[in-house]
Amino acid sequence: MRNAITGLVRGYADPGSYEALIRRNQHIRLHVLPALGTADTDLILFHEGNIPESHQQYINARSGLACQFVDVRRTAPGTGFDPAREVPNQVPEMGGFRSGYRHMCHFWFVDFFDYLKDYRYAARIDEDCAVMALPDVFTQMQAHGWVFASGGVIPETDTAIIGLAEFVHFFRARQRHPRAPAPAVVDGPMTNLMFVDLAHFRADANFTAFQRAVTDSGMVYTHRWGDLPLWGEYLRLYVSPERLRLDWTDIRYYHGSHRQMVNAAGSGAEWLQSLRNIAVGKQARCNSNYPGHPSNPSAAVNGNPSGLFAFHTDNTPEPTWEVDLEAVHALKAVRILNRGDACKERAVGLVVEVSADRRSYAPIHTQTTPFGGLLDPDALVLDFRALASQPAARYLRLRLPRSDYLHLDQVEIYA
Ligand SMILES: Nc1nc2c(ncn2[C@@H]2O[C@H](COP(=O)(O)OP(=O)(O)OP(=O)(O)O)[C@@H](O)[C@H]2O)c(=O)[nH]1
Ligand SMILES: [Mg+2]
Repeated sequence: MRNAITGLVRGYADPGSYEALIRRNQHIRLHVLPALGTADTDLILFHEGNIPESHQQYINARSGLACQFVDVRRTAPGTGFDPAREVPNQVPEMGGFRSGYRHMCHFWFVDFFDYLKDYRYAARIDEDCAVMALPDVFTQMQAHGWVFASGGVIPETDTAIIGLAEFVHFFRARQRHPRAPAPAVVDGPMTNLMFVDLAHFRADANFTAFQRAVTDSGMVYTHRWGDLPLWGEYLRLYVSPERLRLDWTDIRYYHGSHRQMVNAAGSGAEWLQSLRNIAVGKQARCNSNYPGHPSNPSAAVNGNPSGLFAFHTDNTPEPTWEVDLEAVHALKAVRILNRGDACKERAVGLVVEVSADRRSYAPIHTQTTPFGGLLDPDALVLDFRALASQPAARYLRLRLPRSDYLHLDQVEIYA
């Protein structure tokens, strides 16, 4: 039986919006296929019928992959994103989650099985997940009899599981299973990157009954139950721990919607970790702001790189970003993380300058080649440790000496 590497993805009017998906795919080519094997593996992208053929070709060409695109509405059995299942939200705090999000949650607990009837194992890799490293997951799942694997377990928020404990209680009562103790916290595997033994769960009639009960309850739609706590509860109640590998820390990736490195923190030069990033929490400013974009110059020194841009200037002559370190420091190193989703090349030509008084500036570096960001091995690292006289700075300014946009993710300054 074949295995599937899958994702459920959104369609966009503008092909430029597929950058996150393309990045996900490039990481699959580099880090997932070598680990999971290509011979018996299919690449499947589920969508809602809103990714036209031309966009599919564009995505595949840019990704260097041949993904099959499956329209969940028009492909048998057509159970995904079924508008007949939509019922109005009942939890005020959850009102911000669109019906598409709720369909997505239902899809990853129930519907995806319908489209993968002929497959043994499935990997789910979300559009916003870039895999950095992976073990040979399917081989090891088979060898150890693990039926579900993930990179970690996280708790679910209380407002997203209203009614779940009662649902579980009634399901068990109806199946004549003894009452189970409620967990101290409802948690679940990080399902944004998950590995499932489809054959195992298909053969588990209790699981199929549980899925049906979830669908019939409508609670994914009314109460925004996510696939994470549903998997968490089913695995806790019905799968023995030896058959699970939920804290597999060799599964390393970046999760975009949570701006989180999962099992992969600290990419970049190791020696930087022994130094202190003195820029964290300082005030920064730009000489312009791109209208209509959420952009905050100080977010580039919040110590929490996102993989995207923190600030974004307008297209002006000599755009700048500048941070005030509040006192003069001798700099040991500077690390600059480019935005990772698009337009990296705009940072070529970047001039790094220092000043003690915001009047006269001295350039300490001009960057002539492209550099990467959080997920790349080639962020811009300036190492001043070996210099006899290290640059002294109260202000550190980044400037493009031309008309352009300036947008970066994070600036780390070590002293
Ligand atoms: N086709 C389609 N896919 C969606 C939709 N909403 C989310 N997805 C997909 O489902 C994945 C998960 O959605 P995210 O928005 O990242 O949500 P999450 O990480 O599960 O949850 P949060 O904890 O709320 O961030 C995304 O990467 C998309 O690929 C939708 O409305 N339509
Ligand atoms: Mg996500």
